[in-house]
Amino acid sequence: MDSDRTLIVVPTYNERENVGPLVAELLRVAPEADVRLLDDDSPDGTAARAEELFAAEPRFSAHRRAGLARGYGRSLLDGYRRAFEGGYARLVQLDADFSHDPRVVPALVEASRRGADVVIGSRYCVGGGVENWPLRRRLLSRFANTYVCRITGLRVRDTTSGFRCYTRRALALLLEGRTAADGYAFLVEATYRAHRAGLEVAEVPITFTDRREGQSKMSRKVIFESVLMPWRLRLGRPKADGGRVEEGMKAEG
Ligand SMILES: Nc1nc2c(ncn2[C@@H]2O[C@H](COP(=O)(O)OP(=O)(O)OP(=O)(O)O)[C@@H](O)[C@H]2O)c(=O)[nH]1
Ligand SMILES: [Mg+2]
Repeated sequence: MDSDRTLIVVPTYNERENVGPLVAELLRVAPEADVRLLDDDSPDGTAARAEELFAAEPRFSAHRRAGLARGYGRSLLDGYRRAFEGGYARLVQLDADFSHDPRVVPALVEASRRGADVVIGSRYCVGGGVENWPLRRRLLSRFANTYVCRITGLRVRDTTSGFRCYTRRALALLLEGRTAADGYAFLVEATYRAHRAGLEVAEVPITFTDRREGQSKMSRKVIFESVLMPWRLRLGRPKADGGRVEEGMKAEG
């Protein structure tokens, strides 16, 4: 594949206040990349807002997932398919709420160019960190990562970070077979599958900050799924009904 193009995808659900500044910043920091929202038909009109703001920008597009079951992981899989079929060399994914600093995108792309098929923007490697997160979230995130590593044997320090870069090779792997989980478990499962397939996983330090605007979609279901996933991976039994998980990150909870 001779293309060196990057597709940046942003899963969104009710991120109306964030999409304008975020997309503008992404277009600025990554002048060679295209930017695509993966929007689950947000009731607050996130996609419409972005389309209105960036109507004249050929590098911007929004995928409106109307009528489909909502989910963070499912939306991302649609983005992976688009990147793969569109001939992109790699894909970057990040959250819409500015927890993931768009200015780090070039560093992830650089690490990917140097040969890592999976590059994770990591809070827990040297130089990484977390800012203004309540103690409860910090502890939960730390615990989740230790838990995942203990059970799966993965050496990656931040398996639940949604700030990542995947090469085409990694996308092909993630698109084949079934990815059952959504939410954080989707990220853990993707990391695990890539590692098991022998792909190089690298971590680049990031400073994660609490969301800027809007509401959290963290739910009890997402946490519960994350508790089970490492055991499923360890026991080699990813959930069989891949396409049929109920909704992923639900509002409230
Ligand atoms: N397409 C889509 N995106 C989602 C869905 N749920 C969450 N997102 C997006 O995924 C990203 C991560 O979700 P967040 O709500 O920030 O989850 P979090 O970071 O664990 O929690 P907070 O930052 O505390 O809100 C954000 O860009 C959300 O808008 C969903 O069901 N579908
Ligand atoms: Mg967030």
